[in-house]
Amino acid sequence: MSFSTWDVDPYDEALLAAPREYYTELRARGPLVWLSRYDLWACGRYEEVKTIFSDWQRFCSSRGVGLTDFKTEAPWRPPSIILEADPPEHQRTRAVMMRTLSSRAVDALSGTFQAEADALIDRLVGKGSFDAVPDLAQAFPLKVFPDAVGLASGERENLLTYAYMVFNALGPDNRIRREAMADAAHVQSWVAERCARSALAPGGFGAAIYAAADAGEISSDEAGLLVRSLLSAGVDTTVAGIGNTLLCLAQHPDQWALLKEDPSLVRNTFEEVLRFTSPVHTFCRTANADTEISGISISEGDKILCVLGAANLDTDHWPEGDTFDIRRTSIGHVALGMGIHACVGRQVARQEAHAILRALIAKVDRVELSGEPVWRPGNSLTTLAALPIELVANRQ
Ligand code: OVV
Repeated sequence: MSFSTWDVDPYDEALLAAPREYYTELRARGPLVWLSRYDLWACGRYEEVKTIFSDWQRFCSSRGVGLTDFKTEAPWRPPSIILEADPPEHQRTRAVMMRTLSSRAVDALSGTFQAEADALIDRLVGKGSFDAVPDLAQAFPLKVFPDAVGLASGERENLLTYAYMVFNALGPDNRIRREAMADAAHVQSWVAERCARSALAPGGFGAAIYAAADAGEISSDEAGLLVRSLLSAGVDTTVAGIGNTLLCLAQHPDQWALLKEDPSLVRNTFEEVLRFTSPVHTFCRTANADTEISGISISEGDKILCVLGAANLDTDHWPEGDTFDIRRTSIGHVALGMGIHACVGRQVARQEAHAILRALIAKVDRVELSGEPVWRPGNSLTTLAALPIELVANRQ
């Protein structure tokens, strides 16, 4: 079957800051589109993204989930033993992370997360305009997540720098990636030190992972790499999710009013933010053998850019998909992936966002933009650089 060839650059900075037209055209051009600039396939339709993510045998992760093919090119760091792995190796490490980040483990943190969220919103409400990216979207995850892992306080901004490297390294060698990599050596060694058993407080996620090493499930080197996965994937993603949540509420006062009136919509609100904004906008898979998708032949070694941001707005799947509607059923969105690699930390991410939303409902009358939001173009993340807002206090 024939397919469309397109010379668009999906990593162009202007496109990344406003990707919706690109998403629409990508879906319109077909189930798979050949991107001639990078010699790879792109997939923007919901059905095919789901098919690819659900089939790890044909579309593997062990050759990297960015543009680099680990079979033919050297990865920039030792590969992740959970993200960049296939079964059977993947099963052992995934099992340890699933247990560490289970609903039960994460539920135990809800009181702490809520107290931190309440205290933070108390400090921000009624203070006039502030930048919600550093003061809220970054401040909250940088406090509660490393605390939950068991990291010492101090220099935690390094976690943002590291995540910025990890997520932008998945893209091409563009300005964004080069800038992200500028301080690589220093931040990498800082992170490596934090992954050591001795650096992790008892009772945290880090200690739980090392307990699995003591039980013989994984080696202690593997435990260190799984802690590295927590630090790679656990901070910038939730910064993006919380920032995008605040922007959605500020831009849709009618939806904020609905939520304020009915706090049982908290869960649905965050799922709709995930669908509507896709904090992780793309991940790749690699074809493990010659195969086909929807009648289009693809070759062994081909990379497929799965555009989660486009799939989550696919109007063939989502009625009025371009509308932010916290009462819709957003179940089935692919913002947290799908299949065996679906986000293992999703309960933590949800717990963080829910805590912020509950604190806002309790204390804030209105969430108002006080300036222009600015996007931070990223090779994998849809995240804000600046979000000037005001939280107007409840009338007493
Ligand atoms: C960028 C990213 C996402 C998910 C997991 C990891 C990294 C990891 O390092 O395991």
